[in-house]
Amino acid sequence: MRKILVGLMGLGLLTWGAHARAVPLVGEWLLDEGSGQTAADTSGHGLDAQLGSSPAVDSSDPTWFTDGSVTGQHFQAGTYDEVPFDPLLEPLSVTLEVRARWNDPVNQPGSASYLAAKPGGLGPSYGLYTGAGSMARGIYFAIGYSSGGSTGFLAAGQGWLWDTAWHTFVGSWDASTSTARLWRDGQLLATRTAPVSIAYDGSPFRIGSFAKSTLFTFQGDIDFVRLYDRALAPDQLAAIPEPPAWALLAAGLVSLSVLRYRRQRAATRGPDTASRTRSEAR
Ligand SMILES: [Ca+2]
Repeated sequence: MRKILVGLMGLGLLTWGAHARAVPLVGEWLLDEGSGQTAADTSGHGLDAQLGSSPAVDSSDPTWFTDGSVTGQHFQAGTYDEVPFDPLLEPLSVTLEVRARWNDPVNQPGSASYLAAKPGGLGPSYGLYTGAGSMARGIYFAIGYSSGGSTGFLAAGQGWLWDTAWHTFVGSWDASTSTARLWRDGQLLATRTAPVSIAYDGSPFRIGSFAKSTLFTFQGDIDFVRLYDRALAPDQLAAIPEPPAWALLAAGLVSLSVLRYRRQRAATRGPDTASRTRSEAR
């Protein structure tokens, strides 16, 4: 029975590990540190973000907060996290996922504030933002493109007025179908299609802002940000292990089972043969 249990748990761990590798994460910033100058990338790609404009405390740093079970960062005008340029940040197709809330949806953030974005020439190469220019206040996923010698932006979104609840936004660009999509809490809000491709310029990636400017910064709280190098829908993201509590439990049970098995064997065979062999070998 114990061997079966250990086998099942081991299989479960392997399955979880295989799933974790199968998810095409480019970067994952859970913002769970609670202090310090680094927002670590937990995707395994080492794309850690720095708070603000320098490794030291500076006026562009967002502030850490914990509210109930959520640890994240609070952003105000001019604050951001920045991930230095890496080629992984410039995929052909992309999905950007951000969980955020607004603190004062009546008076802020106005328009053109970015939850997260890869800056491009005139605007974002890709980004989740709250509308700009003639666009209604709301939530949009935009890509910046160049096509036939011209540049522009393609934005999928909706003039939805914010509230103070947490919401998860997912924006995707599918290069194979030239389609931009935006979801809020798993609900598809908008779809836009145009025969263009994302234009990149080697900029860093930012959380809470879009460019090296004190303008266009998000004013509110962010729980986490994830970036993927293909177009994914929320139901494809739902099974991402964060945190893999059951896997940790399984690992604990495996350890316990192995420990019990060793104790039982030791009790049956007398002194630990392995340690006796080691001492004789010295
Ligand atoms: Ca800083």
